[in-house]
Amino acid sequence: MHKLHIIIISILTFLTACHPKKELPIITTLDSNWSFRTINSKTSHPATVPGNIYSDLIDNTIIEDPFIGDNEFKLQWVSDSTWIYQTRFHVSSKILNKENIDLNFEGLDTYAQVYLNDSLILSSNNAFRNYKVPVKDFILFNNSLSIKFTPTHIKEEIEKNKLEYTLPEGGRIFTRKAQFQYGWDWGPSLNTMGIWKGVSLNAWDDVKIEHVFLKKKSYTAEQAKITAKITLSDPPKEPVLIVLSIAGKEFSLPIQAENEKKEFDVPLTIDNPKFWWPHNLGEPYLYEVDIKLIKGAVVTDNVKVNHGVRNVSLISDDDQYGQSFYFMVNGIPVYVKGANYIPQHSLQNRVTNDHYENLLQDVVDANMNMLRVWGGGIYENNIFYDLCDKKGILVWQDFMYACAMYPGDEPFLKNAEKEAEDQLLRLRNHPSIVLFCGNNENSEGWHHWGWQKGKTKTQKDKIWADYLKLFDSILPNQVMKYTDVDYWESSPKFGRGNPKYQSEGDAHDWWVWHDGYPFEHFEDFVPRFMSEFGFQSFPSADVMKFVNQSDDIQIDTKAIRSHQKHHRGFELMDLYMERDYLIPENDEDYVFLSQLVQARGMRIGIEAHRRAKPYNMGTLYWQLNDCWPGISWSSIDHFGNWKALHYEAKDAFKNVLISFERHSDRVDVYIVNDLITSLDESLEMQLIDFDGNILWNASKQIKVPGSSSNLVNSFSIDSGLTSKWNQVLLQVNFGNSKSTYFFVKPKELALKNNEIELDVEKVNKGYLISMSSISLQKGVMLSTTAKGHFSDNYFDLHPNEIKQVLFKTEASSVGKLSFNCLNKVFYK
Ligand code: BMA
Repeated sequence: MHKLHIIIISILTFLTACHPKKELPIITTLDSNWSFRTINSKTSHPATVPGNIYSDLIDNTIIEDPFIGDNEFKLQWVSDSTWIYQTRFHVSSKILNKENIDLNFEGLDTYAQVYLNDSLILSSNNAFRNYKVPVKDFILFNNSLSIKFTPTHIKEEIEKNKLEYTLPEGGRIFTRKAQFQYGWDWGPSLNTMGIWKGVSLNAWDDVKIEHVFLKKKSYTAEQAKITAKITLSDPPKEPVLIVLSIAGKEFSLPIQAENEKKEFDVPLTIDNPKFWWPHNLGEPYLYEVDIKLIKGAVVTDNVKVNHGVRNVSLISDDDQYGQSFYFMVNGIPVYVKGANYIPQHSLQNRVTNDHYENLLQDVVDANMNMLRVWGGGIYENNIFYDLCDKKGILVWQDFMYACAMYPGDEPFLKNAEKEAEDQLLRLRNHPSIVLFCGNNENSEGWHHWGWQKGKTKTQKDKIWADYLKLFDSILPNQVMKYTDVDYWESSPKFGRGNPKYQSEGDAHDWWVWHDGYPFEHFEDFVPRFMSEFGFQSFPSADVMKFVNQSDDIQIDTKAIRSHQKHHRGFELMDLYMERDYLIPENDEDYVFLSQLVQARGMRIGIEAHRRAKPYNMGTLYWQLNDCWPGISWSSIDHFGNWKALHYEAKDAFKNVLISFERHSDRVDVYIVNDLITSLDESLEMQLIDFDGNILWNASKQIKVPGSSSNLVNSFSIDSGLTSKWNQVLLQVNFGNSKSTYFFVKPKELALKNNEIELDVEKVNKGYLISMSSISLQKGVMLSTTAKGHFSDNYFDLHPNEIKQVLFKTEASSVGKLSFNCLNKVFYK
């Protein structure tokens, strides 16, 4: 044989061996040719799928942007109308000839009637469910698909009338969809409708892989034993082979045709596994697992799943104080630092993959290791959890029930049970998810918010029994059935009003903010795990201008007032600002100071919680992000700008923290070490005045064990050193860590009116800004007209220090650079 022929044959043989023949299920995404109209109109407009009615109306310039001005109020008619979405699509004969054809709706919002070629194939009532409809008998070569969406209030009214009592809080409790869309104290009322997740046609012969669960058997340093639980769509009619590969090893299971079963277990092992860690303690290592279904020599299905080898549990055991609440990860009690996460947009289709990537990177950059996905929003998209897995962010996942009591009739509970099943099947392989929690503040509300008033004993018993059915039975049973993650009934365990909040389980502290208590309250009342505490601020100038549609940062406009959803919001911001700072004359300064107030308040809380380790084992502030350009508790505004709080959190959440606790005669210095390893460094302390003169200094070598909080020194407030405590600061360094203590409130500081020298240099990734001043400059905020991100901001510029900040940008200039600081505001 000719030499060339031999080579070609060898290549072909090699290629067939590497690439066995594949006949995978055919998945056709049905995202094109959609149009929408109201039920009474003949005129249709192009629609985007996945999407929603508000986005489509905006895109067709039929309505104005509800985020601008007070447009929100003018657009409520949208959720009160009935909408029809329609498309036409062809199906190839190859698909038509398949044995099984499903139409898969990943999310319909919410009361939808789906017609395929005029046959009603589905009536849906849960935006959080995944509906798979077998359509083999209805599908044609040419198809029309039409979906009618009925306004939620129509259905809610019917359900409400069936009850002889009223359930708190409003009609939303009857509808299984994102609860915040009915309006929240940080978000607008934009009750969407539409096809909010993907629609696809799925066609296959015989069987396909329906679900995969990589269940932990045991994980040790020597070996990880995993049970791969594979669910097929049906018992196979012909013999098939399941083949899994992980870490370079293959595991297979042959299945005979006469088998009645469709669920199969395949044991897998990894020798000397690499563990998955939250990013602040190690590498979040992921194994890729490839799962194939093979019939003869043909691969008939192929699925890939990431797997993290990690041992994780919530330790809520009785102890000498009450009941602990902490997460044990790979044998280490992990101190949790992070925030509560809400949906990134009222109109979910506006959230791009870049938004997910950027926001979750902001979480990592701020040294957070956990997010709590709060129960009034949505079970997030897959990309959210994929990124948390990859970036090593722990996820506390609420079920989507918040601040209300929910119905307990059979259809509602069945629907809730099915929703939990759909979501758990989707989410359970993510190593980042470490807890499922039943609801947000429902139990607290029932016991402490006056919801029981005016109800008979029988009614109260019934409502609470219904609560228990869902949160104490159905949901924990589903979590146990489908996952190996822990379940927690309600956050917080006890509400305000029950003294046990401080000694058992997780707690929400809303004495600060809602009840106007000073920030120092956080120091006196430290719970075992703080899952919510927060304070509002104004967003960046960009956001203010957008809302007002003007170049002014005016606060007292109809537009801005309509973007403050808390009834006492402005009043409370004022109260705290006056207490600790001052009320400035102009709106621009007010917006700036509102962020300093928020950052200071949250830092007091974060530090108090961290110092109290291991009594307290976590601090999650309220809230990370915004769903619209509003005034809220967020640390990152809707345009992605970091508020002062996000920079403050970045510093306060570092693994090694120097923290101060004030007593009448002294300041105690703590080192909090979240690292697993111990530290041995020199502790340097200096008392400096605002011109940089050193009045006193001392140093000593300190050993700090891993995972600990330690009182390492006390600084006595001795009048021999100075009598002007409003003109000095205590600077403490420990290895690379630095912290500054001020002896009086910001408003009492004797700040000086000196200039800041500023120098800008073009560098690789943007502009390097160097700043210095001959006296202390407090809370320096840089801003510019160019789009970008400051590596640090809202910082204190110490006397004679040269502070360098990188402005990361792709812009061709640094823009109009300016700064503000507390000194400037004082001297206006
Ligand atoms: C918490 C949250 C939200 C609310 C926030 C601020 O209780 O659970 O319901 O937005 O307080 O009030």
